[in-house]
This record gives sequence, structure tokens and C-alpha cells, in this order.
Amino acid sequence: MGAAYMKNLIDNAWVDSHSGTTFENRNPARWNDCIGAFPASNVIDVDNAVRAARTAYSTWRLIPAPKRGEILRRAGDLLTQRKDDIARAMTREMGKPLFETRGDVQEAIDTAYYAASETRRLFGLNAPSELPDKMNLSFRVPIGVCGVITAWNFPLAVPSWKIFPALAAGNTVVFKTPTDAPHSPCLFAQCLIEAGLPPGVLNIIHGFGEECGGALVAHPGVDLIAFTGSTEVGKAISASASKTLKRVSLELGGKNAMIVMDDADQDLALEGVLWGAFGTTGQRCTATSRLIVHGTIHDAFIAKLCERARTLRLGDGMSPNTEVGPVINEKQLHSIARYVQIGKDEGAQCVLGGTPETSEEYKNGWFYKPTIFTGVLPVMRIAQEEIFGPVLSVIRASSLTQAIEILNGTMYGLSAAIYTRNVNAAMRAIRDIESGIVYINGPTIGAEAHMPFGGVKQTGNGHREGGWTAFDIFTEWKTVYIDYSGNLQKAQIDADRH
Ligand code: UN1
Repeated sequence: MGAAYMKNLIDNAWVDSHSGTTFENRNPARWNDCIGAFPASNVIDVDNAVRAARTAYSTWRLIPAPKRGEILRRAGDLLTQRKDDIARAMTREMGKPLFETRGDVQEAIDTAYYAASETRRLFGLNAPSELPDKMNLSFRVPIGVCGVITAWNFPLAVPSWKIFPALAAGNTVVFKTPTDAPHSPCLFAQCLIEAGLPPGVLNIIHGFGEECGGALVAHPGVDLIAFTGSTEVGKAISASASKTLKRVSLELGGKNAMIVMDDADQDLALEGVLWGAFGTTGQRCTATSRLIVHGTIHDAFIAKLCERARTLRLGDGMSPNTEVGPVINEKQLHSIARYVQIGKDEGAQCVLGGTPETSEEYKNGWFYKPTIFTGVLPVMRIAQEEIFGPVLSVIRASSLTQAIEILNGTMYGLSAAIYTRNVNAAMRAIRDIESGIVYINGPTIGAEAHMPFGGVKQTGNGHREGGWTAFDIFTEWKTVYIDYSGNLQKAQIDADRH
């Protein structure tokens, strides 16, 4: 894992930035552990990467899709071989425990193999012509150069949802890595290079949002931006990209809720909410950040939940005993603390946690105790805004209808869950919940690579990554009419005569 993987990747060469400046990447569990210095790329670097991608596009798009798929499959094999090494690098740079970072790499592997298999499908659609001796076809074609910008919480899984289908479809890519997790994406890119990806097909630039990401979004040579991050940044990207009419795919925030009904298997629901709320230290766009509990079981369920959540082992993700890792950085720690204060000021009861963990063992990292608020009202800010930390807001409901109403009452709509043994209640929830993903008797996290992923309302702009729907993002439709009648046939006009 040498210093090469701390540079930009342009035309399959690891290169420094023209800016001459760098930023440090540090371990959130042990801030004195510096992983390395990465280039703070500027508009010139972005331009170089886009040019490389443009040039590569002219040949990559002509390679038969199944041949492109073979490279992706080999990249999947290499990721499989290096799964543990990459997971360790990922835990070191962004903190989540090893069992989670192994899952992150596995999601990229699954996506590699899935996208590779799609290169033998990428189905088009044909329909009969309204005229004789004429054939109507439509098929998918690549879009061109895709700019990919993602968050640090899934350094491989989320970029892979975008990059593998983009490449499978014949596009080339410029990927701006997250400043809090730039290293593991380089190890990912190295697998693609070794798998045989030609120069310029995948380029990587490191740097800050405004200067580096902003230049990518504004670049006229980029045809599409695929972004995962906050709703606020997503709106800014959308506004900037509209100036060049780029296609924009946005996967944004969430305020995901889990409903626990009075007939639920409570032990199962308990395990589900612990994983949903405190897995990845609550730093997932799919995290369970609201728990809506039926009034008749509320007190007993919350008592059990606090008892279990209190025993969650906080620590360095490298340790096999750790269940909850650090939060990503100091700024995020302060932001979580601010939300906890807001919750208290709003009148909610903080029944667990509510402070950073600063004892001797933790003092070199950014740790925040799993935190639970009860007595939360749906209108409170801690029930409406994405906190991106280990903070769970518990809301009481007295019926399924009211629970669903509360669940739907935010500007987001990514993922939702309900625990019930009543099949009718489950079916109504599936029908009435406003979200892109609904789990029955499972927590709000756990999306699989081959299924559509994305949300409604301000969680996105209507696209779905994952599965076959990713190809709707990364392809255009081309319609072809083949007239073999030997005559000039006029659609709409001649069709009348037959
Ligand atoms: C994200 O939170 O950014 O379903 C993605 C899940 C994961 C992906 C989460 N497979 O939680």
C-alpha cells in the first residue's frame, strides 16, 4: 500500500496535483495516526482527468460490452483476493469496524460481478413499425464521460454502484474521492487497472468539494454527474450542472424510520433497531434515525433497548470486539453534540448517551456514545433533520395509520422498516409508506447490490442505482428505423392508406 496510492490517477498513471498542495488523511479512531497526504486537486487536474476520459471514451465505447464485462469480472476477482487488505485500509481511514468494511468491499465485489453479467444483457426494446417492410429498434448507448462524487461512509460500495455500471455500458469515468476516505478508492482503482482497464477509462482525483468537485460538475466535457451526499450539496450540484444540461443522478439524505407494532416479535425488532441505528455509528444515509413505537409496548421496549444499547462496545474498528466505531471527524462530533443539545432544548428526554466518549482509551479519537431520545414529537428538529451519527429519536404512536403518517412526515424518503406479525398491516405499510425502500421485519439498512436503490422526495431526483435500474442512469436510448421497402414511406401520413 505504497505512496503511489496517494496520488491522482490519470491515464493509468499515479500523478501529483498541479496545485502543489495536499491534505492529510487521518484515522478517526486515533487522530495521531496519519495515513498520508493526498493532492488537493484544482481545476487543471480536473481538466486533465476529463480530457483523458474523453479520449479514452472514443475507443472504450466500441469495445464489445461482454469484453468490458470480462475486465469487470477480473476486477471483482482481485477485490475478492484483496478483500481483507482493503477492508483494513478502509477501517483505518474512516473508522467503521472490520466486519463492516469487509461488507463494504463485498458490496463492490457483488456489484462488479452483477455489472459484468449485465454486459451480456443490456436489453433493448423493439416494437412493430406502423409501415410495411420497416423495422423499429431501440437500444442503450453510453452517455460519455461520467463524473462520480461520493461520500466517505461507503468508500467502495457506493462508488462501485456508479462506476461498474457506467463502465459496463461503455462510459468513461472521473471519480472525485471523499477527502475523509481517499485511500481505499485508490486500492479499488488499482484492481481495475490490473484487471486490464485501458488508460483514461477510470480516472481518480482527490480534493475538496468546492474547488475539485465543483470544477468537475461545471466542466463542459462531463456529460453526467452521479452524486451521493447531503441534500444541500445535491441541490447545489443540480443547479450548477443545469448550466450545461448534464444528466444528474442524486442519492441524498434520509431520516429513515422503523415502526414497531404491538404485535411485533420484540426481540427481533430490538436487534434490528440496534443495527439500524448504531451500525456504522449511525453514519449511513439508510440509518434508522427514528423509531416509531406502538404506545402499548413503548415503555417496556425502550427499557430493553436502552439496556442492550448501553452494552454496545465502542472502539477502534480494527479491534475484533468493537461493535460501534468512531465518528468521522471532529466537525461531525460537534455537529452531533449540537443536535443533542437541540433535542434537549426542544424538550425531548435523553435516556441514553448524549455525550462524547472521552475516557483514556478513547481520547485520541472521535467517539460519541450511542444516544437515545424519548418523548420526541414528529415536528422536532431531531425528528426531521439528518444527524448522521449514533442518535435515535423515539416517537410514540397509537395506531398503524398514525405511525405511517409520522413516518411519511419528513422531506426525505429513502428507507423505511416495519416490524409486525400482522400480514394486513405489513401490506398496508408496503402500499402507504413513502420511500424508495421498505423492509418488513428487517431494519432500514441492508440493501443488496442487484436491487434498485434510491429514494423519493428530497432524497433524490428520481434515479435508482443498484441492479438493472442503474443502467437507466448510465445509458441513453437510441431509436433506429430501418426501411427495407425501397420506397419513401411517410409515418403518420402513409400509415393511413394501409
Ligand atoms: C449509504 O448509506 O450511503 O443498505 C448506503 C445499506 C447499504 C448501503 C448504504 N447496503 O445500508
